[in-house]
Amino acid sequence: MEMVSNRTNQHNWIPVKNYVFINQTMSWSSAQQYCRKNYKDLAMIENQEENTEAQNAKPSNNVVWIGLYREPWTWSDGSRSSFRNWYPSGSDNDGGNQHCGSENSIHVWGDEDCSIKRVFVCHQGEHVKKY
Ligand SMILES: [Ca+2]
Repeated sequence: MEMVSNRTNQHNWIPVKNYVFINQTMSWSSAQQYCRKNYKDLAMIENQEENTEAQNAKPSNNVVWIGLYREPWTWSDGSRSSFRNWYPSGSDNDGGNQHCGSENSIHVWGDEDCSIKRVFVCHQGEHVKKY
């Protein structure tokens, strides 16, 4: 594996975050705190390669918090990177209190009340992946 510091897109290598599924239910903000203490942050998913790896880290029957919140939709570290994987009605803000992002059992995203307790996915570090 190449060192991350040597990554270069001209060889079609991209950095991809490492994702870790946490099988404890917490509110979105508690999950964020847990990830920041024990890993790096609540899962940020910023391209299709990372989307695939985050999906693979998540047991398919779980709905998990990811590190996306509104408004406008922003990643946990303040990034506004534009990759999205919403369910067709995913960011509907149904009831007006759905300000946190989750990934569901069919691996697409929705917005939900941040106080709901869910299992979640953190990320830490990154590796490079050829595409
Ligand atoms: Ca919703």
